[in-house]
Amino acid sequence: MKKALITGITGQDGSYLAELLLEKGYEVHGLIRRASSFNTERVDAVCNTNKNIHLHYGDLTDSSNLIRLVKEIQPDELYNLGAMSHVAVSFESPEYAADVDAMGTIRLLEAIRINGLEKKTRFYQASTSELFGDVRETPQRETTPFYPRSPYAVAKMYAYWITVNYRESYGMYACNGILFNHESPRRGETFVTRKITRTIANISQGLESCLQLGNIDSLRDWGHAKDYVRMQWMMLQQDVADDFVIATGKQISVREFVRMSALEAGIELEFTGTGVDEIATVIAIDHDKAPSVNVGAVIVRISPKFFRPAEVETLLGDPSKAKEKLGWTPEITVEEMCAEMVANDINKAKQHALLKANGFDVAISLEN
Ligand code: NDP
Ligand code: GDR
Repeated sequence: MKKALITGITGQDGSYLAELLLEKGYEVHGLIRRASSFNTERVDAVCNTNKNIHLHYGDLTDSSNLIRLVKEIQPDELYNLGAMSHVAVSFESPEYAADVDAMGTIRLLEAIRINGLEKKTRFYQASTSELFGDVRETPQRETTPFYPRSPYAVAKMYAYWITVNYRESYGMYACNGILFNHESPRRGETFVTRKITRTIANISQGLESCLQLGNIDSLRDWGHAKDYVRMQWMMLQQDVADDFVIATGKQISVREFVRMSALEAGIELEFTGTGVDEIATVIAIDHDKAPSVNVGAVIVRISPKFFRPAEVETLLGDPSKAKEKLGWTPEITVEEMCAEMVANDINKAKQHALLKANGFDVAISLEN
């Protein structure tokens, strides 16, 4: 039975990857952080039903813990998905982002080396399209020069190169998946797609009145996390370690994703105005789907609070290498993914609305 260690197992990708590896017959080990409240919601279901998954306390900032875990587990595959992964937050906590995202990666690579596992443990590094930042070429491919635009991306650039360096220096099987944005119903609530689907769902059920966003001109190449974790596993099954761009090859704006999500929830929107004065007004409603919304209501506004000190305006990936060398193509379109996310959030919103209607106090966390 192959053993895999996943850092970031409690996150979006970690939870899907754990399920995939268990299906493939792996013994799965995951690193979890101690928190003051439960933080294993995304893996609880699989932990409750599968005896081949084991969670260990630890942290990417704690070398001795990582060395000990790698020694105890002796993993065949190590997926480094753990990160301070929020670009906007990395401007607030730049040093912490560097510690976890950059230094955390070298700590893991050293844990493999110190335990003499260079020839046994295959290493996957969660690299990112944010490395391309202020893009030098469109679409972006493996050979496109990097120009990171945030403390997060700069830290990830160190992680990218140290992974390449350990492959070249010590013959380790270590590779980078340069993944473009990927989402799902398990996406963290403060990333833009989930913030949109969740707030639109809440608005449709009368739980919130307005969605506040930053730069809605921003263009992204959005795929589904399930397609992307399949590729993470495939990358570690090759004869020779290599780096791959993983993307859909299509991009849409944040504004378009709002429009698409609202339509899924039975709300047709018209965008008017420019810059921070842009708004979206309801022009038609399917009352069966969105019982609490009225025509004429302004349900999207721009807030300067959500603009970043430096923005990545456009990202569009070219996944040709992954297609040619690994036979990988994404199976889920952005429209299908959006529909799945909205349906999931409407389901949750309906549960909240029902509780509220029956006199229970329901507090909804809002991004601030
Ligand atoms: P999430 O934010 O959903 O998950 C991040 C995970 O990292 C969580 O399990 C989190 O734990 C854990 N983590 C955070 N800090 C530490 C730490 N100090 N020590 C150990 N673990 C820590 O991210 P995703 O699942 O979306 O992304 C997975 C990886 O892929 C990340 O590295 C991200 O940067 C990268 N990536 C993501 C893309 C995307 O579009 N999703 C695209 C390209 C790259 P906790 O649950 O306790 O917070
Ligand atoms: P990103 O994802 O920064 O690309 O990083 P995010 O969803 O946070 O932002 C995408 C774009 O939307 C714009 N935006 C907003 N973003 C957020 N979060 N909240 C808002 O209110 C808002 N309004 C507009 C942003 O400015 C941006 O242009 C994600 C993370 O998963 C990284 O870890 C990963 O490396 C990259 O994707 C690829």
